Amino acid sequence: MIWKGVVLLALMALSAYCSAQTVCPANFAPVSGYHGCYAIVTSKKTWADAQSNCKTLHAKAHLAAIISKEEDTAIVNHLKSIPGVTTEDRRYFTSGQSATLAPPYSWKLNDQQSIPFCYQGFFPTEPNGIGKEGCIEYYTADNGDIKWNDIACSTARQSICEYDLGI
Ligand SMILES: [Ca+2]
Ligand SMILES: [Ca+2]
Repeated sequence: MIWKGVVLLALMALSAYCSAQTVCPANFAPVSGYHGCYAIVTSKKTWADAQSNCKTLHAKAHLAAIISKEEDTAIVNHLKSIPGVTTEDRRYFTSGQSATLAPPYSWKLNDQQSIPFCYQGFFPTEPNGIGKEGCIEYYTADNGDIKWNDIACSTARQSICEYDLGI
């Protein structure tokens, strides 16, 4: 009986340990402050190629879908912490897209699934490319602020892939 107790205690400890951490698959890493798994892709690709690339990292991955201020803040803080990146290069595609090149945008998880923008983290002057800028990137201003900008989907950008935790 005592062994059963020890095993139970061990399982409880393991469960507490695991629930306190986000366990991410290969190629993906957690960020501080949010339960997500992300991969920063530094090679520059068009939005469509960046989305395809995320699927090659993991079948359940897509360009990042920023569904809350908490997620936005955690990713921005993570991007700011990456050393050796110039302001001009600190621009990353997310999964935000609009087929009509105008609001409303949605987070494209794959060809069939998307979720609407609820929280929005645009710069105050964005989106400004109605009719020509249909994809959403993280943009870094000269003062270091990082917020969203609409940009042409054919532009080559770094990107952020997100592993879909299904929560
Ligand atoms: Ca997300
Ligand atoms: Ca814009």
